Amino acid sequence: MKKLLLLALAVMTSAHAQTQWNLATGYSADSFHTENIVQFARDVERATGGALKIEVHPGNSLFKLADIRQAVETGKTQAGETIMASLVAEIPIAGADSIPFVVKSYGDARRMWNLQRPLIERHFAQRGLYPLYAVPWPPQGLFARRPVESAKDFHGTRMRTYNVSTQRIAQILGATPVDVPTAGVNQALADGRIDSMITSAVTGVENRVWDKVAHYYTINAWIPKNIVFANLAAVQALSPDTREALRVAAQAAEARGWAMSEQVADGSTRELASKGMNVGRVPPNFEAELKRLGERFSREWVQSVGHEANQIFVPYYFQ
Ligand code: PCA
Repeated sequence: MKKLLLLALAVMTSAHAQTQWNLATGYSADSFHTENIVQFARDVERATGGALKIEVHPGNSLFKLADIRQAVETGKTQAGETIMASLVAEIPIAGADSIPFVVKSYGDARRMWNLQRPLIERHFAQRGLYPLYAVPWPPQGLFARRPVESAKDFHGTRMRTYNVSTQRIAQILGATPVDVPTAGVNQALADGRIDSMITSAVTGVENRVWDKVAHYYTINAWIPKNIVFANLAAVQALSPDTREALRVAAQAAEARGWAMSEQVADGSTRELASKGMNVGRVPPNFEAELKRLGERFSREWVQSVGHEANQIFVPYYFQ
């Protein structure tokens, strides 16, 4: 009897074999992206009856944002999140969503992602990575200490950047790029290390920038995405049922994340205004300069990426 019981127990435990994953993100626990990831992890755990548990490590606590792709690729952690355009050195097509003035709305961003996704999947698979889902940041606007009348106003100033795409934009504007992580923006402003930045309203809100910058221009420059991904071998080691549950939860997280992003975009822009910031558009002549900047950036980008750029932009513009 005792033996039988032990046997039953052994069967039960093996049926409940648990896999534990770590998921590294560079963004803070209260970012809407991280809240969405935590919900995703809960969904996976529930759908698999605890067979796959994903522990989320926010705020660069497991790996720094810039190191997460490599950490997942080499299996140091099973999953992670990064801002997709930060992968351009390895996967140039990952920068397609950070070309100024191509994507103008969430609808455009969705079309762009549908075209970009098959290419991202192929490149990720080649590197032993498995994309789970992507969620956009709200549209990127311009924060500035002083009113901006033209591109000349950036000469000799310092612009905060968060990846190579934003570094190039700062350079084209004639500003000195200063790399500052998302959570360090408030301190960088307090220390006088930056004069302006292009980012979303929500990043401005999270950094409570209103005491330090007076102007937020809704230039709607681009809509970058974060991508959540796993180590391919770790995914392949899961049972087919668990893998399917992961895929379904990722699909739900993507839909939920896009809705959250749109909501957060509106709410945060309103919050910046309610805190006394001047929220509005740039003067028309500067808008025209910005459009030319975008065209230059996009010419350079298409040249550096080659034929894959056409696989996105031909259907994006002509279908
Ligand atoms: N916030 C992040 C990335 C894009 C965004 O809107 C940041 O500024 O670092």
